Amino acid sequence: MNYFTEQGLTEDECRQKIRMKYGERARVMIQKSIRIGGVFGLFTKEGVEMTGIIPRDYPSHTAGQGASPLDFQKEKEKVLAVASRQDKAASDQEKTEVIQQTILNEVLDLKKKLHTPPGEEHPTLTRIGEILDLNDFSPGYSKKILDRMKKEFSLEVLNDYDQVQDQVVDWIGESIAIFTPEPPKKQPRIMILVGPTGVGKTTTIAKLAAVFGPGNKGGRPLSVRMITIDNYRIGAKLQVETYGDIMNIPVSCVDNYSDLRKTIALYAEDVDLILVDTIGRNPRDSVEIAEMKQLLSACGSAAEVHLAAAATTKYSDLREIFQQFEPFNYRSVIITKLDETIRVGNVLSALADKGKSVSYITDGQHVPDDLHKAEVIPFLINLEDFKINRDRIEKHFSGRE
Ligand SMILES: Nc1nc2c(ncn2[C@@H]2O[C@H](COP(=O)(O)OP(=O)(O)OP(=O)(O)O)[C@@H](O)[C@H]2O)c(=O)[nH]1
Ligand SMILES: [Mg+2]
Repeated sequence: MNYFTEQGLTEDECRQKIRMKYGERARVMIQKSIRIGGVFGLFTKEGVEMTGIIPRDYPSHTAGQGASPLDFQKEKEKVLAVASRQDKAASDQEKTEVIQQTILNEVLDLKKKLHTPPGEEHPTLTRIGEILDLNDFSPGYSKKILDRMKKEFSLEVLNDYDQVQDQVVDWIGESIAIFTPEPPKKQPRIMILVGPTGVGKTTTIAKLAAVFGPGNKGGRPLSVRMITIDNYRIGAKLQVETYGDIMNIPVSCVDNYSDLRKTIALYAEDVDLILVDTIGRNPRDSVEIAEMKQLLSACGSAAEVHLAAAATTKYSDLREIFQQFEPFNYRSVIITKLDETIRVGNVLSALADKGKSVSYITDGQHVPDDLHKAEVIPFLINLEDFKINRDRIEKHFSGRE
């Protein structure tokens, strides 16, 4: 980049001189009125002085190409240095301000052009896109993150990879909604687990019973009863009863919704928490789900329905499950089998897409140890290939668990 300063009696004369000497690419950045000619300061004439640049690698038709952020910074400093020299020389305060504004506009213009080089993606965008893919985030979720990066980050910020990735981790964390139960309007609190076959509903019911009952660490152990309406399949009843025996928690098995209603009414006075286990359903089978909904209405409108879904389920299936179980009006999702995958982008994308909160996660077959209240931080810590600064995210997300 070269600089020039030229003088002329008129603006036109000065511009013509510049064009002749430096060609069309010369760009005037500063213009000021001066007195020129004369002898010993006498007989001077009103004239114009123009200062500008002759770009070498920044012609207007290839804006941004080949200009590194370092060049940009250097050029900005040079322009400002020229400006400050000109400012000192200027006697008129108003003119100085106009000149400063002109330079500022030029710098902003230059910055804008450098910001989005045509046909090229900034390496930070590419890298973050790859990491989101690696973590199994859906294409839609990744696109939202990348679009937001493009919109909110300047070139200087994009050059600072660590800062960008910290911000992206925060955005991911902020997209996770954690379920907070409302205090039950009616005693007892009734929690119902619905979900596809084999995701771990019965095991989770047993874990919840143990955690709220004898194992309640946070406070007084609640009086808990488990009810299963999975009375049809061989082994299903035995499975719940075995858990009940081991944990010394009573179990009722019912065949239909009218029995379920009666059973709840029977124990409502005596227990704090009723946990209802249901039969696993194929989410594609809408008839069966309609029947289930009828069955569940027996629990009353105050009952809390949680949808259990396995972390190993692929994103598109999770979306379909979230959709198909919608008639249950479930309040939140329990993510099971987190121990069987190291990637959670599929789960976080589906939750965010459907605006669902997560209440618990399970990460193993052990009852009750492998059940945890959902928290934002463990999801973030387990993200692959993001450098996680634990102290920072703990500060950012404390109180959101
Ligand atoms: N690895 C792992 N296995 C789990 C977890 N939760 C449950 N399981 C296992 O998954 C299998 C199915 O669990 P169930 O609790 O019977 O699942 P379900 O949803 O009640 O199944 P259906 O009633 O048949 O629909 C069992 O072998 C459980 O031990 C978990 O968090 N991690
Ligand atoms: Mg079951």
